[in-house]
Amino acid sequence: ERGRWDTILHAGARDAAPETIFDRILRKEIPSTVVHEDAYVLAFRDINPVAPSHVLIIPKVREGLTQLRFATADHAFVLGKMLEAAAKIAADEKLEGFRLVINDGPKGGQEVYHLHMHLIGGRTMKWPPG
Ligand code: D5M
Repeated sequence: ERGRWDTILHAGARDAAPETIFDRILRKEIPSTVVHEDAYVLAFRDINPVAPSHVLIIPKVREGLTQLRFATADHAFVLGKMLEAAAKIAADEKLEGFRLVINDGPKGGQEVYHLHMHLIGGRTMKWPPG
């Protein structure tokens, strides 16, 4: 299935990885429920929510950020915009508490190789995560 192929084929590929389903979401070729959009990031509801509120926040331009491990100082601004968007969305969703997760690589549970941050809330979180 698609997610598993992405994991096997594209992990560790900084620039060579082909575009993902998130590029199609960015181009509005496939529908998503957008909760926030600005010049730098798009945020939309996860298709497979693990909590009452589960939003994905992605940079509009991947530019090497298939995975967080490739982040450099050049990416600092857009990474900051992702966190800023998370804070705004958490307030919009009236979350009493929330968690931000970035999965990196197959062992980190990453399936889509376009950097994304999960914003999860609406229930009490447990620690340690699975
Ligand atoms: O998370 C990838 C996440 O992407 C996973 O939680 C499902 C979500 N996903 C996949 N396709 C879609 C579409 N079309 N809409 C919304 N959400 C989607 P990862 O951290 O890579 O495991």
